[in-house]
Amino acid sequence: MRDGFVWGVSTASYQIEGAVDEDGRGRSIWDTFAHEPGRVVTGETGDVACDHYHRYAEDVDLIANLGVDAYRFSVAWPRVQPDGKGPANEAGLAFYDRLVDTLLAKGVDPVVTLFHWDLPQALQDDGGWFNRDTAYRFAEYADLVAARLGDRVGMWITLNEPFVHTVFGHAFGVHAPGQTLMFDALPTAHHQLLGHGLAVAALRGRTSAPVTLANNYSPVVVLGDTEADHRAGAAYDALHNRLFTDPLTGRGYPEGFDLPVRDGDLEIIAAPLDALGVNYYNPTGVRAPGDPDGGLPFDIVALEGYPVTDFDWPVVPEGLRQLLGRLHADYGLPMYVTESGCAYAESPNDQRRIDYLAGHIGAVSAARSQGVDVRGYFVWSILDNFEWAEGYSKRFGLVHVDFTTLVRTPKASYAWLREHIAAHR
Ligand code: PNW
Repeated sequence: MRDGFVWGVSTASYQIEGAVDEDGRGRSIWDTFAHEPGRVVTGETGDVACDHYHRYAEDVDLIANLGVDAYRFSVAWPRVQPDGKGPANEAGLAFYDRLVDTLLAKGVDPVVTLFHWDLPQALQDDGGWFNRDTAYRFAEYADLVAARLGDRVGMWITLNEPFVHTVFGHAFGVHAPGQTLMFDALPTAHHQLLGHGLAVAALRGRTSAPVTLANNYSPVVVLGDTEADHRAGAAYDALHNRLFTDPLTGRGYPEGFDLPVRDGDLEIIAAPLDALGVNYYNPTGVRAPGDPDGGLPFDIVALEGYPVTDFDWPVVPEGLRQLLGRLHADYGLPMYVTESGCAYAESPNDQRRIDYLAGHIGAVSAARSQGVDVRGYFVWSILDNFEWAEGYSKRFGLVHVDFTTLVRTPKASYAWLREHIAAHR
């Protein structure tokens, strides 16, 4: 990764690629899930998405013309290994090879996420992340990708948001694979982290580029001041902010989580990292559960008094400054903000996105001037794309995509960010 502050934009395979049946790609759990009635609110799928698989050259031009240093994308595991195991599918690797070379030719560093939730369906059929073996399969897949791209990738991100994949995918069932197991979902947390640690070892054998993972963090705002409210806040903080980062940094799991840990696992998971990837959207309001005998040890409460995005997520740039300060104090690793962005429908005059980005970039500057080691800021996302359970109804892009014609049109925020980056080199 280049020295100096890194400006970037981020995407994920299933959200933009389309071309789900091409060049030997296998099925992922998101193909299955999106085609089940009632799963995606709009009934839409990622079958075509932004058709990035065919239009990647145009998209790389948009990225390069924005003036960013780096582009974070994810590799679709089922393109590389259609069934999640065995030899690599050459045509799948060749796509990412072309993408990497096209980026480098335009002066943009590729940042690769290895797993952004599109698990091969064949592995899910064998238990998915409940099956410890999936961690070993993940490391083999990481090795195949690094063998092919490791000479050119600027930074590696093993997992994207294992918290969201465990909680939304396996506890609440609103993401693939659609399981509603509440706290029984926790083995998927441990096996993702084990897969991460094994993948780090594989990557170290192939490349000297920095290796990290991207966690989603949310500062907890305790609403109420009873002891029970503070206990609830601590319980939520342990789940959202510590469960996936304490073990990565050699601290083991926070107390109170029952995980299928075997001898030696914690050492594998704590393989040294070069940085933390920080995905930040908003803080979370928490108070004591209204029904103490109900399921969860906390209630989540909407935060009042902030503007909200189309997701109803509160806009709180100060939460990012606080979060970076806390992660710096707790873990001491360099950090990259690997996702920051907002869903707003207006286009092309998306003034609220400009305000959002200005606020959050300001929060990063404030953290840096307080001595916090933040090395980059990646906007989610360059393109409007398939926003998971919300389909195409939530637009995060700096570039508008017409999902009928697939025409791309830069928004005002794209021009603003280009000027901002040029002025802050
Ligand atoms: C992230 N939450 O997901 C993902 O990494 C992206 O793929 C996604 O498009 C983006 O944020 C916007 O949603 C999240 O509710 C999903 O805490 C849910 C939450 C956070 C992040």
